Formats: sequence, C-alpha cells, structure tokens
Amino acid sequence: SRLPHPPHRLPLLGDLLGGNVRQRPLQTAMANARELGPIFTRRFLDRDVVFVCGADLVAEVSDESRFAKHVAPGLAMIRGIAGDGLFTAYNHEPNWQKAHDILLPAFAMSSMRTYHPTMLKVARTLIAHWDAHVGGEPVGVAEDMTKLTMDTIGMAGFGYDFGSFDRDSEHPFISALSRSLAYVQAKTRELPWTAPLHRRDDERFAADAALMNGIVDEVIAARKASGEHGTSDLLGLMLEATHPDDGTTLDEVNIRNQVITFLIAGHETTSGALSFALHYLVKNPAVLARAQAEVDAMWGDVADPDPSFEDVGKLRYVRQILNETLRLWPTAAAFAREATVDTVIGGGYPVRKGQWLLVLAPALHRDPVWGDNVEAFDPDRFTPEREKARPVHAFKPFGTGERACIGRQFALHEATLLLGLLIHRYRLLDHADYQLKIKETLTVKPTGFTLKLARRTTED
Ligand code: MNH
Repeated sequence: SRLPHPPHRLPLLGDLLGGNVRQRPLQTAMANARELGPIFTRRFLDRDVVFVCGADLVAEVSDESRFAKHVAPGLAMIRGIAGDGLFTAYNHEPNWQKAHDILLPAFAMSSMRTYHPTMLKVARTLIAHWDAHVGGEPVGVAEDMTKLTMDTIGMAGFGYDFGSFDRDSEHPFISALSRSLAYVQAKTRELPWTAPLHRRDDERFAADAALMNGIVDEVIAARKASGEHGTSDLLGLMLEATHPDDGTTLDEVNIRNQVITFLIAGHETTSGALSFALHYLVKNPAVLARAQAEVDAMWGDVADPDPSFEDVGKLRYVRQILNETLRLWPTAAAFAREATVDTVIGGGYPVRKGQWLLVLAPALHRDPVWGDNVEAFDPDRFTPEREKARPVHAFKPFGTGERACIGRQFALHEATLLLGLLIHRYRLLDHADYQLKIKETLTVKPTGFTLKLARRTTED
C-alpha cells in the first residue's frame, strides 16, 4: 500500500501497540492523522483500515454515486443486539428502505412539535434533581445527561418511562445496554487466541440481550394493552403504519430491532454532546455570558419559564454552541463508506468496488478549511455567513447521504431546550477545575466531569 501508516508495525499484531489503541482507538487515530496526514492506514492483526480525514477526500467519499454507507466490523457486532434495525442494516436488506419510509414521519417538524412537551417534562425532572444539589454535593454531568436522554427517547418515542431520576440505581435495561455495547466493542478488538478466556462475558451478553428483548416486549405489550392507537410516536408507527408500496407493516422481529436501535442511537450521542457543551461553556465564560444573554432576552428572570416549541428554534446562539461542540467532539466519531464502483479519490488513490474507508469526523473537523486555530472553541464559526463560506462536506457530525442520522432534529431540539434551561437557571461551578478526559465506547463522552451548582441571581 502506498498509504502512510504508523511507524513500528509488528509482524503479527500490526499497529496494535502504537499508542494505547485498544482503550483509545479514536484518540490514537486522531494523533495518527496529525502525524500522517489526511489519508492513512492502520493494521489490526491482518486487517487494514484506511482512514480519511481531509475535507477534499471526505467530499469525494460523500459522493453517493460512487460511495454508500458501509457496516464496518464494529457496527456489524452491534447487529448482535440491533439486527437489521435502521442503524445496523446492510444497504441490501429490504427492511432498511421499508423502515426508513415508515418511520420518517416520526422525524418531521410536526413530530418535533408533538415531542416538545415530553422533552420539557423530562428536562424538568433533571432540573428538580439539580435543584436538590444547589449549594450541596456536585452533580455527575455525563451521568445525568445520559439519564435525561434515555428518559426522553423512552417517553417521546415509546411512551415508556425509565424514571431515571426517581430510581436509586440504574434501570436494568440501561445497565444491560451499556454492558452489551462494551462487550461488542471489546469483541471487535479481541485477539483471537484470547477468546476462550471470555466465555463468562459471552454468557453475560446472551443474558443481557434476553433481558433487553424482554423489556422491549413489555413496552410493546403495554401499548397494545392500553388500547391506544395512532401513529404519533415511533412505537405507534412501528406497530400500525403500513408501507405505501405494499400495505404491510414492520414485522415483529424488525420492530424489536428498531426499538433497541432507537434506544441506543437516541441517547448515547445526544448525552455526550450535552456533556461536552457544558464543559466548553464553563471553560469559555464569554461564550456562556452571550448564551445567557440570549436566554434572558427570551425568558427574562422568570423563575420557571415555559418554553414554547418556537422558542427553541429562536435560540440561535445556543444552537451554534451545540454545532461547535459537535465540531470538536462529534460524539459518533467515525462512519464507514464503501465504494459502489471502481474509482480513484484524491487524484491518486484507487479504491476498488466493495472496498471501504473510515471517515474520522473529529480529524475532518480540524482540517485547515476551519482556519488556523482549530482547537479554539468558537461558536461564531456557525454564523450563517461563515457556514455558507465553507465547503459543504467539511462538517459531518451526523454522517452523510441517505444513511445519515434520522434523529438529527430530535437531538438538536432536545439539546437546545435543555441547555437553554440550564444556563438560564444555574451558575455552573467548575469546582474541580475539570480537565477534559474522554471515555471511548461506541460514542465518546467526558468522564469524571462534575459541577457544583448555584441558582443565578439578577446580578449573574
Ligand atoms: Mn443518529 C445514524 C450521529 C442523535 C437515530 N447518527 C447516525 C449516523 C451518525 C449519527 C454519524 C450515521 C452512522 C453511519 O453512517 O454509520 N446521532 C448522531 C449524533 C447525534 C445523534 C452525533 C446526537 C448529537 N440519532 C440521534 C437521535 C436518534 C438517532 C436522537 C433517534 C431519536 N442515527 C439514528 C438512526 C440512524 C442514525 C436511526 C441510522 C439511520 C439510517 O441508517 O437509516
């Protein structure tokens, strides 16, 4: 291969030992990108993975006439729990197009309007929890954001209440889900000769998958027993909506796969985005002050504002903050593209039909098209004028093309609403002078990030 690769490649293991790859594959790849440039390759055992990071190259692999989504090995492992759900379906599986067509209405603007009161209700359960910590013990940011996003997708998507802020311990579904995701992640990077050591984990995984299926079946049974009908949320569409082409509904196995898919895809990424955003806000007081001015102009010093659906769309600067957060830490950090024809990218790299490459979004988001101070947190990069001046494919936190994120508007509405409410209400005290430390799972999140809280007064 003519592509650059890390130095010190080992005969059997490949680039496995180059910088803590197994715990921090993403951050290692970002370091590789800094050293090796916009396209490079890494070898894991006998498998070569090509990474693309440059804006010009990503524009090419985003060309849907030559490239399509690829279900890379890490994602293929998740099929063990999500099967042919939207996120993990192969392009050739008919259930992808069918479910996409049936579920798309759940992500139309009119649906966001329907979810808004539910999102607000869940936001208020987090606020009640944070109020109880004012002047007291710190709150765990990523932990609380995860509770919020899980409860939001559960309630808005399925009418199911995980009740995360009322429980002493995590909901069993959430524990099973995070263990399963950790398991499949580890499996992808497992050295084949150590597999027999992990039998216990294999059994645990089977038990967790059974537990999750059981809960999903309960959610479905509860809806059926309620006698409620209608297609105003994800579950309603899954159970009742028929496909315009052939009049069939989704089959039972696929519904289960979709429920698990949305519970996974609908919470991890949004929770990470909110946590990173709070981190950047406490570290950038001038940005925070501008954002607070925006929410104050809308809600004044009302102690308990009642944000409308339209209010959220008007919080333009808060939205810019979320975009800038997703530039620096796109929480679903990589996605794979496969060539659908024999082609050449970057004017000199041949890619054969069927071959795939990994787009490394955090490296793309630090391409020189972003200027010369790419590490600086600057929400003004996302003013309409500057967005227009940038190449369209320079920003890809939600993937690309037909298989891009279906939940983007859902995530942004939920996150903008919550962030707006939090900065309106609290002084966020960076009591431990938190230094960003990232935990990599399927997604990325700040770990060990806690804040102390005070209520804002008219002087703040
Ligand atoms: Mn989401 C696909 C990022 C929030 C449901 N999502 C993707 C992809 C990225 C992504 C990247 C494409 C992956 C690939 O090409 O292999 N998603 C995000 C981010 C956030 C997010 C950064 C929050 C911030 N996603 C959400 C939410 C939901 C959701 C919220 C659901 C309510 N995402 C999906 C689904 C897919 C997806 C479903 C798969 C779409 C498809 O292939 O048809």
